[in-house]
Amino acid sequence: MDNNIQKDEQVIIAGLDTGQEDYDYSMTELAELAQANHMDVVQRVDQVIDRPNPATYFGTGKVAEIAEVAATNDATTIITNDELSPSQLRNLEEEVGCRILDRTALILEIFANRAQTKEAKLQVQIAELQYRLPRLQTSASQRLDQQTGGGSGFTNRGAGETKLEMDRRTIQHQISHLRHELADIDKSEATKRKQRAKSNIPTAALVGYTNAGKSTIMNGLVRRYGAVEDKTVFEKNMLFATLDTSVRRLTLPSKKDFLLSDTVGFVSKLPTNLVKSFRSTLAEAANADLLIQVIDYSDPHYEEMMHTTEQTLKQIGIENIPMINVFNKADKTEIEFPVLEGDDQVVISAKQPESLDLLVNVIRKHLFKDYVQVKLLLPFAEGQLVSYLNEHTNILNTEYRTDGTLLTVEMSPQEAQRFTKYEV
Ligand SMILES: Nc1nc2c(ncn2[C@@H]2O[C@H](COP(=O)(O)OP(=O)(O)OP(=O)(O)O)[C@@H](O)[C@H]2O)c(=O)[nH]1
Ligand SMILES: [Mg+2]
Repeated sequence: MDNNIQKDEQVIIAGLDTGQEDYDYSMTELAELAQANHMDVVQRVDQVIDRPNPATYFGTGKVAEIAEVAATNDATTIITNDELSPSQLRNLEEEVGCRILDRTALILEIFANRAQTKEAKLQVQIAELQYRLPRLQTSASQRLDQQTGGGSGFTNRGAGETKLEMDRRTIQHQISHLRHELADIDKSEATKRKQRAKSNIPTAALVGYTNAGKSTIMNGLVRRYGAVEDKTVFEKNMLFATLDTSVRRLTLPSKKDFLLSDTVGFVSKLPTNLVKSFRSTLAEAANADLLIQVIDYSDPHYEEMMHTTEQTLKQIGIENIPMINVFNKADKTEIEFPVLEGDDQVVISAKQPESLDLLVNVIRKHLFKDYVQVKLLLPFAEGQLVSYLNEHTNILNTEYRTDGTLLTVEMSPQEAQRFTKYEV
């Protein structure tokens, strides 16, 4: 796929309104996706119809209209709201005389341009090749047309088909090669995850729609509770700012540690292949003890976005992990904040310190709910244990007695096990 997209290419977005509830919103989002890909949306075309035309996706009259709108607006690309079948793509391209980019290809282009790490790049490349594989016919027949000036003589067609088979095999080869490379990276990530799991530190993962504020929350928390040397992550007002997973260790004032991960955001109709190939990036969320769903509360479509997030999580097999809802960007609404609603919902602004403290409190209640309070009597000779506890646990009370130091300590059940002989 072409990564050197011309800046601000003029495009038209076109969609079929088959009566689905969120049609209008998905078209608005399609325009945003185009903008995220440095394209200038000059027109929007809609067709209300029961079902897509199997040959050209749009009905015949609409195809002519699109061609005309493209010509009057100097548009070079038409973006369709749904993924088209290989033959629809080919036919439509022929009849309109413009490049046709479907929603899937557009999202793939954005991902390809944003991918930074080796892992993200491999994942996008695999998804791109998988998308191209069934659509090879188009480019092969086009090449054939160019060679023969539009005609398709018998010998030429044969040559084209052989070329097609070759292209197909090459791509299949590339996919399996890239999969191997990715598997190696995944292995070392999995090892790291296992080590973290062994350390018994609970983990929470930020999930949610793209641009909801996940990275902003991560950075806010890292600045307040992270180690000084911890790097912040990239946050920006654009779709798919984050394509990788970052994990940071946070320490609460009560000396409780937890790991927080930030990862790729979702969007409606996220291509299945892309979601699948990003499975390992999302593995951090799959292994979390707690999911923190971040929602842009200032967006009128936040409910649809929550629905998409939940659907996507299900699609990648992330289920049955406790989840809290964070209604973010409340500063852009009239709604009061920070507010705690029940045990697992907060209304906050990622940019406000009080909000972050409230959020951390909710996270703490979930992650450390099995922590126990124990009373330990440590003989004076065990001074190093007292310093250990001082450093690593939350000491609620200290009393010096003649027979030693009496501490009231809050700790994990596993840790408490190690100290049973001092318990009183
Ligand atoms: N006003 C306001 N803006 C916010 C708030 N939280 C985040 N933002 C802005 O929203 C934009 C997106 O924030 P990010 O943190 O990059 O969003 P994300 O969820 O990580 O997005 P992806 O990485 O694309 O999935 C940025 O411009 C942030 O400054 C908030 O509480 N209030
Ligand atoms: Mg982000």
